[in-house]
Amino acid sequence: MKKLILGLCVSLSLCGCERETVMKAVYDIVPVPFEVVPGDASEYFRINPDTEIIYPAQDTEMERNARFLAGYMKDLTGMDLQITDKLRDKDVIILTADMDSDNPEAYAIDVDKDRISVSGASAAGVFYGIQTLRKSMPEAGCHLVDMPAVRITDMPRFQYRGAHLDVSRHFFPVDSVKAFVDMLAMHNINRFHWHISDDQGWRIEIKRYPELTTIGSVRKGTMVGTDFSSNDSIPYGGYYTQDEARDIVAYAAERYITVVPEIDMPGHMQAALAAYPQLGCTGGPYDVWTLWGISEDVLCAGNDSVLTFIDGVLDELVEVFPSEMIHIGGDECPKVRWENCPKCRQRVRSLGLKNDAGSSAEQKLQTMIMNHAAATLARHGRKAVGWDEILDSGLDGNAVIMSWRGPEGAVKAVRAGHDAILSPTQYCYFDYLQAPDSITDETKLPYYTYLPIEKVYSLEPVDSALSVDEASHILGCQANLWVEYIPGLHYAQYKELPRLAAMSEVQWSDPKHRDFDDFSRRLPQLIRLYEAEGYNYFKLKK
Ligand code: TNX
Repeated sequence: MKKLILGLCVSLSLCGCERETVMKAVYDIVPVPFEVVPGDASEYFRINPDTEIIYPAQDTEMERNARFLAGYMKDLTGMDLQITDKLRDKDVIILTADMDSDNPEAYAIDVDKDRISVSGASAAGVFYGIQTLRKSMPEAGCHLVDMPAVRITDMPRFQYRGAHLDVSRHFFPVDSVKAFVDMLAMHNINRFHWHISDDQGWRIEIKRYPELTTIGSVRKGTMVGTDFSSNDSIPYGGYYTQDEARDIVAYAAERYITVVPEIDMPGHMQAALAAYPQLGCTGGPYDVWTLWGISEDVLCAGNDSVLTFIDGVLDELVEVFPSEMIHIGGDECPKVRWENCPKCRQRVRSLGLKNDAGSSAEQKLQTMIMNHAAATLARHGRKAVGWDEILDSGLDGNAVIMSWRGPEGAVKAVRAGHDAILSPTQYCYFDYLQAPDSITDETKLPYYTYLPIEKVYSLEPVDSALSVDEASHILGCQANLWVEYIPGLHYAQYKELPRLAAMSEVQWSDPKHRDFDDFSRRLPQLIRLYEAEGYNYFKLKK
């Protein structure tokens, strides 16, 4: 983007950019705002090089918001608007966080001939108002911008608006993660679920267990394409130091995004077992996995040092990640090792766990581990989130359930007294194909599943069978990006966009205003912004 703008401005100044052109803003944005009331058709505010952006004195957060707006304006119009805390009457964009609303992320925008005011119920609300201004801009270029008079009142429907990224199967360097976070911010997303451990690589420094990264972050090779008998024999690895993770947390927080880290347990742990084989049932040796799929080697549920390990990891994790929610995984944990492990058998006996119609003794053993991890987090004042398998056998406490095997898990969760987040595969798995013929490589995938944008858009997170009280426990929904076949940011953007636009409207907008045809009409304007940012996106067929 920077290069593009630089190039644009150089060429425009060479040919004498006098800003003679004026282009009009359009409020046809995604996600659709709660209310857009046009003003007098002939009235508009003209953004010009003398327009100033005003933030409240001594408010560093709002000053940062003002800088974001100035940066977007520079990128999109070439105009270098000044930011200041000195109020004046005219030719200003005024940012304030004094809107009266029950929704802390609400904002309102008023445009008249003298000024644009963006007022938020909080600084976060102002940030979303700024995103709306950014998305209303005409095509990028060197020109003045006329903003038609309007009053926009807007607020999100859901408090949890998530997007997930797996960085285990492929590692995303810090700059790529930040670029991913920027893309989320453009879509009013406020939770970044960061999947930082799995069979194929442990990606976060834990000082008490250094070999998690010295050994567990590097695999000896990777299967080639979809051939499970292959291995390219090229060592592959990467991890984040705690300082790097903190830097990402701070970067996201400036964009009003909370990073929810996930340590997936007790399954999806083969990389940790490669580092500490005594944590597995057989004692190893284990390799960081070179294949995709679900490893049968999991944490040993009969070994007390496993519980100590979980505590040690979580104790450090909460120091790095301030998020109230911490994800502890719980999905896809095969029980075959536990069934054959003397220590696990002993634990089953000592806890008196029995097979019954609802669940097996081994499922209950997994619940024991999840409850242990959740209790450790609770001691730190945090809340566990887990994939919906953790509900299968008598979970206690107040863990949040992430419903991925279908939307039903969320219904079951709220009826069992938990909060729930929806990310069912059928609507939310952005590793799936956007179109049957999208790009050639994808068609070779073992799971040739098709998830078009219309389907994403059709997700209704609140099942109509839920009572009003039950519905209030649906916190929101989330798009997931598993990256077995996604080697880096460029391709990740292609998988996310523009489906993330559909997801953002499900997360943000009032269902009364949700209409796929109308969304499709507004989408090209957002896609223009993708182009201005240099994003790689899937091109929908007309
Ligand atoms: C299921 S969703 C998984 C991941 C895979 C993904 C591939 C979930 C909790 N587990 O480990 O990467 O399918 O689509």
